[in-house]
Amino acid sequence: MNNLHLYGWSSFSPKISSSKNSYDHNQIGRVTSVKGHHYHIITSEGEQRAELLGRLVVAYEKEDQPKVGDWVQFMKVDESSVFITEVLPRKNLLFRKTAGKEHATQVLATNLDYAVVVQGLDQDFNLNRLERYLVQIIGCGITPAVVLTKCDLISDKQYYLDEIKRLQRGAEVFFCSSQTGEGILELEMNLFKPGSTSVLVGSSGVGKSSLVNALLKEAARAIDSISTSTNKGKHTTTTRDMLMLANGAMLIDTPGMREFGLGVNENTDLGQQFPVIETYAQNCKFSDCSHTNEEGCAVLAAYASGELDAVIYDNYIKLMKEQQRFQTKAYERKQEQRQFGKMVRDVQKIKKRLKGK
Ligand SMILES: Nc1nc2c(ncn2[C@@H]2O[C@H](COP(=O)(O)OP(=O)(O)O)[C@@H](O)[C@H]2O)c(=O)[nH]1
Ligand SMILES: [Mg+2]
Ligand SMILES: [Zn+2]
Repeated sequence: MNNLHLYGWSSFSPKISSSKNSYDHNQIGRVTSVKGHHYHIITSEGEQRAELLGRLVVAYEKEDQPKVGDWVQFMKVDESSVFITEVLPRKNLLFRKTAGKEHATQVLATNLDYAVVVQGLDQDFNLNRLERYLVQIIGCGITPAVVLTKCDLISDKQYYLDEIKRLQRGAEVFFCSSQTGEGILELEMNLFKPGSTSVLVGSSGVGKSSLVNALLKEAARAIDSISTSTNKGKHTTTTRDMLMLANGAMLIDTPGMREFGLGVNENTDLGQQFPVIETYAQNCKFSDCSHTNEEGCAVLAAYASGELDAVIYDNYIKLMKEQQRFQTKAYERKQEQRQFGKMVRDVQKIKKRLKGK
């Protein structure tokens, strides 16, 4: 049994076996941290520092360059020069729209079993924000889960369960406290299972890092300790983004995000991300109903009668508009990149000039 299996290779490799004959296990690693052009990968021989092969820096779009969670093929020139030569096809990836005016996306992590939305039960609990995360995670084709931290600060858990139920997203909900230790073991048993990979997302201050530390139980970071034992004591203090828990689950911490922007792929059917709305929409009079002002809109009728929870409808409208804006902007950006837009404008100018004559 080779080390790679510990890092989730066995649940990953069957997915790619059809895409390429076979990979040499001695040259396969998994990215545990990315700092600029410097990578850390865990391999069957322990942890390695690595760089991206020069030509790939140019050849790969930013999104396609190695990210935390990626399986990569590498080439070892000598102890100190290891080059990533290829990023293996991804099982999935979680991305968000970056803050700011630029309509760009950022890949947060790849090859995930769960994306875990973390909210703190102090000031942070917010149903709309939770929905926003869930929509994006589900849109990325990843199974979501919800972890409510700082449960030492509240007494009525049922209230939060009822609130989250209103979203009808079916995501599992866990309570925990990094301070008292409540719920930590349950997370290890029921969510962070051996060989699985999860990413933690949530605003900064919700308690993600404290949770990771509680899960690590003061033990040295597992990945570091494994690399220490195989790298002849070359201990590194740099923090990694992907860690292994004592039970063998991989956990990816993300830095706090002020904003978790929604961005969907161009071809995504937006309606699919709101299955509850979709069931009503089937009975709308118009097939292209926007569910905002049309006559014979079954969604609006359900909303008016109270059958459709206002929380779902309001979020739907809000997120829909945001996604449409993003898609339009992303589309425009692409067009501009291809200079297509410029060409169209040039043609229009010429037409106008000809008309004017
Ligand atoms: N009461 C309480 N406070 C917590 C808990 N977990 C974290 N905190 C506090 O919340 C703050 C932010 O925690 P941190 O883990 O850095 O959040 P992150 O930004 O999501 O990584 C810190 O001051 C922690 O002490 C908890 O379970 N209970
Ligand atoms: Mg943190
Ligand atoms: Zn409608």
